[in-house]
Amino acid sequence: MSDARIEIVEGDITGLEVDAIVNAANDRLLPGGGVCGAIHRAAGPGLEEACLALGGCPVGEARITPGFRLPARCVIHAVGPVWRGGDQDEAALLAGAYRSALRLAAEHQLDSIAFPAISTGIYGYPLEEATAVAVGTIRDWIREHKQPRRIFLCAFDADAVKAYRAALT
Ligand code: AR6
Repeated sequence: MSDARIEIVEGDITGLEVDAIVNAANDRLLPGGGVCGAIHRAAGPGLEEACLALGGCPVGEARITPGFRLPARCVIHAVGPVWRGGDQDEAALLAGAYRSALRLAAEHQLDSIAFPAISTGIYGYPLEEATAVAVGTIRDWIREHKQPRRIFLCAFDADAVKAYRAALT
């Protein structure tokens, strides 16, 4: 049963002791607001330097760096789409961001990964639709891959917990 590998956790992703936390990044991989700002603050200046060296990341893809001062060993920077009403390929791009992050985790033999609700803050993606894409993409991945073995969905507030629970039913 694939959902046995998925768990909802509520709170700040920067405190999670997992192999990788995912950053909801922008395509230039610059420190921003939201979860991205929190991750950069907690990781320290080494993270920005590592991100700059990567030279950006297209929407729908992901890149990996060390975690620096974070409890997490790595940060996977996944770039979700800006919501533009839903007919601009947003769902495919969001699914691509999740798949790329999972692929990087598998390639680096990471056992555990935690995702924030990519694109649902500053980028405006409706929470219920985004969590449905996240859960669908993760379930598809789990069916065909052994790693990462444990996948955490990090909900920043009670609404996100509710949305993840609904998506998992
Ligand atoms: N831990 C877990 N989740 C969080 C945290 C946290 N510490 N802080 C916020 N969230 P957002 P986006 C949730 O805006 O929409 C940045 O400037 C938040 O409640 O962080 O993908 C980047 O650099 C929301 O559900 O990311 C980009 O420019 C979710 O994380 C842009 O924002 C994502 O919200 C990306 O926008």
